[in-house]
Parts: sequence; C-alpha cells; structure tokens
Amino acid sequence: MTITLSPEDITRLCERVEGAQARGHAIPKLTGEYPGMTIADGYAVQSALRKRLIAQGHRLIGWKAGLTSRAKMRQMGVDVPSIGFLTDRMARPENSAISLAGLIHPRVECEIAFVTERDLSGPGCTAADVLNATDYVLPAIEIIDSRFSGFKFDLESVIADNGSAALFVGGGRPRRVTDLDLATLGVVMEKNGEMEAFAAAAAVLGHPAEAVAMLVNILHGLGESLPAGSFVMSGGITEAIAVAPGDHVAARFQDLGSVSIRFTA
Ligand code: 0L1
Ligand code: MG
Repeated sequence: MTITLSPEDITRLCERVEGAQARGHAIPKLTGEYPGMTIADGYAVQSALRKRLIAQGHRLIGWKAGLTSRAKMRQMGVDVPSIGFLTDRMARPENSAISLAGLIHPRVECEIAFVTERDLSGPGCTAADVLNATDYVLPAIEIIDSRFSGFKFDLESVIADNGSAALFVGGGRPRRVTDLDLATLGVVMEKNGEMEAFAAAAAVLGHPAEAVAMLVNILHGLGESLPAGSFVMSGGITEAIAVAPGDHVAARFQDLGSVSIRFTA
C-alpha cells in the first residue's frame, strides 16, 4: 500500500471529512480533487481522523468491517472490503429512539458483532484465530451515513470517511460462538413491519469471522492490532436499507434475538 498524499494534504482531507461528519453536510468525493488517491491514502486520512477524535476525548471501543457481503459490494460497485473505527460516541441503546439529526444519507445494516477476550494481531490472522479470541457475539444494527454529495463515492473516499461509520446499536442475546453455527445463521430485516431483506451470515465473506480476520490483517498494515475487549462489527449481511424519521427497524437474528430501534428527526 503506497501513501501518495503529503502530510499537509492528509491533514486537509482529515479536516474536511471531520467537518462533514460533525456538521452533517455533504462534500464531494475526495478523488475529485485527488484522482491519484490510493486506498493507503484513504487509510492515512482515516487514521489521522481517529487520532484527532481520540485527542478530543472520544474513546476507541472497536472497529467495523464494511463492504463485506456480495450484496453490499454490488450495491456500492466495489470489490474489496474496508475497515473503520468505532468510538463510544457512536453507540446508541437498543429499543431506543435515535435522532437522525446531522445525518446526510442514513441507512441501516444488520450485522454480527464480536466482543474479543484476547488480543489479535496480523499478519496471517485467520477465522479460527478470531473464534478462539472471541468472548461472545451479539446482533447489531449499524447506521451508516456516507458524507459524499449525491451519494457518489469510491472506495478511497469511503475509507477516508471512516467507512461511512455514524452510529450503531448492539443488543439481542449475546452468545458464545461455540454454541452457534455462525455461517448458517439467518437474519430478517424489517422496516415498519414489512420485511425488507433477509440472508444468512455466510453472505459476509463466507463466515463473519473471516471478516474480522480480514480486519485484523488490514490493521496490521496500519501498524495497529486489536486489543482484548474490542467490539467489532463484521459487516452488513444484507444490502443497506434507507431510513427516515418515523421509521421503525427490527433486525431478527436466528439464535441471537432481535434488535429494534426507531428513528426521530
Ligand atoms: O459498513 C459498510 O458496509 C460500509 C459501507 C460504506 C459505503 C456506504 O456508505 O454504503
Ligand atoms: Mg456496516
């Protein structure tokens, strides 16, 4: 992975993304101005954003894998997964009313979240390593929000925008991985009482633990590892569903219970 942006450009783009996230205003995709931007550049901007938010008092609580299902890659026109970071300020309680104020293109994804009890590091991290290091899994809904105008972006820009991370909700019934067949686990996504999408968790790279292993190996490339106690979202199992104030969303997971939320303005 080659970083082509200068430190000044990385800071500039980091400030641009931070402003868009904080104020909820759309910006043009970053590759419009920097057509030669690489995936490594995207991660350099994302890392600068993470360090800046931590310096402001946000607490890093984990990571998210994104673009991990074929449905999602097809929907977004990309063919490589991505990762982003999660902070305490993005967490929302289940069964709560979540304000969409300040979000630009809010959409929801149903995901399996892993909570680790041992450190994980790359390179060469495998799904078996992930399962051995997992304390429990739980169902989650991610609320993503791309900050790019007209919803037009590419992988480099999405990575710089922290993989569209905005909010997330964990809940349902936490379970040990040894008690589940995670690949065949089914999920049904409902909006306002109507079924919108359904799939099995194998839609995420064949097994959600594969997505977490991929995330750990990407972290290694960034000079980072995954400490014990991390909360990791393994990626949307179905395509993302657009939401608006007044909508109610329920993600019903086989063996893991449901996560429900409703949205307000
Ligand atoms: O969580 C994800 O799958 C990341 C999605 C990034 C692109 C988008 O905003 O849909
Ligand atoms: Mg996601």
